[in-house]
Amino acid sequence: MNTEDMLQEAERILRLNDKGHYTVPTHGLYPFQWNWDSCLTALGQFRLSPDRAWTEVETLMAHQWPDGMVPHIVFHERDEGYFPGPDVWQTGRPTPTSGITQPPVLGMVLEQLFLRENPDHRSESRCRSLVQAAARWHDWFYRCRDPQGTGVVALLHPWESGRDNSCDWDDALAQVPTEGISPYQRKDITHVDASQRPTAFEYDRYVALLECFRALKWDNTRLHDASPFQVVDPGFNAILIHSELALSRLAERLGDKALAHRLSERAARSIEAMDTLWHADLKQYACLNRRTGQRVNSASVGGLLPLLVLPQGHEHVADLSGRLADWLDKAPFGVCSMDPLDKRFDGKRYWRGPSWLIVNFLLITGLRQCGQTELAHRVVQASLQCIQKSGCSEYYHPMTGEALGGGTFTWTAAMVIEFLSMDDSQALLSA
Ligand code: 2M8
Repeated sequence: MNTEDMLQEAERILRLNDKGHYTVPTHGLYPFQWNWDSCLTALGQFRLSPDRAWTEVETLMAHQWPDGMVPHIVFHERDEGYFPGPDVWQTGRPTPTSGITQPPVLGMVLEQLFLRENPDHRSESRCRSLVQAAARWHDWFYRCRDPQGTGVVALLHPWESGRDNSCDWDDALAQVPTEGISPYQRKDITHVDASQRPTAFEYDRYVALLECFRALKWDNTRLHDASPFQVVDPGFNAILIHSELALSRLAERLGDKALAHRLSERAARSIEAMDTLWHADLKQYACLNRRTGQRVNSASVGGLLPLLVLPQGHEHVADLSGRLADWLDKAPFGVCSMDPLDKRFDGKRYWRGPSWLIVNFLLITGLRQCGQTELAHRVVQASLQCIQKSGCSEYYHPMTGEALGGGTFTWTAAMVIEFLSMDDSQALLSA
């Protein structure tokens, strides 16, 4: 596939999965709107139609909860092909949604959409109301997921991380009681081979957490303290801070100085708090189990994502870049989701080894910001090699580039468009 073919294929997939005002990640396996999928998809959509890109995020934000939370799934249509559907969540929203959230990439995406528009025809009022809504979501995070005011927020469900079955959650998930959960039938393994998906042990606990929160009527003033799973993830917090800073810059440009100031102050405090997640032995960031107070000994890609918020020359940039380069030496098809030397690494199983283009994109963004441009180029190239070899799949075996998970995948296609629009992608491909 040459770059022109890749671009055409990516655009075909965005159209194929477009439902008019939102996009499904892929038909069959994920037949609804997902939160961070939609936001990242908007970046690729912008190149086809700026108006369509704004609509994608507006549709998501139209389903924000009154308390500020933005759900991880919006169930626009009925579809029996996915578990757990709206009848399991029972969140009572006018359009059914799930009751948990996902990584807040919205802020960083809004800034990009805004900056990419022709300055003479900017959608200022659309952007302004989205910035206000996104700030309310961030306020919700710090109010409901950091009630003690530590500066970092906790995840209450692995699905909130977006990296569902990452090894990072293993210990905390094993502590989640499963007695009395309702019988259920998974649908994901009717679409994708079970060896590429989470295990039954993990699904039981995903369902147990859902049922625990449902019993609390999705009351976010109670969920945090009641949850048997509370993990502080450096990757998730880095995304939140990165978006917070983007929102602050946007608010400044749009004339809301008070909001800009409030967000940048909070971000500065959170960067300091995130730094307590540095794991000196692993030479990267790592999770904290807030329930037990213990550090999690797990070197996943989440611990490299703080590159998104570290300034050039920060003492940890060299360590993080070194690890990333080392992983790429061992697995050249994108950045592994788990340290390839860890005994739990599994190159086929979802978030326990495979590479994901959206994570590569976040790392590239961070690397460029930290001045690591050569390494960023390497990640662009590694990502496009997956596409050349296997097309736009959900994820890839990082050692072989084999396509894994769902096919004709929306956010992967959107990232192809992003990568191909980066200055030197052409030269890199032919190198
Ligand atoms: C995957 O997660 C969903 C649950 O949210 C699932 O497996 O059913 C994850 O890869 C998540 O990050 C992603 O947003 C979602 C849709 O692509 O699929």
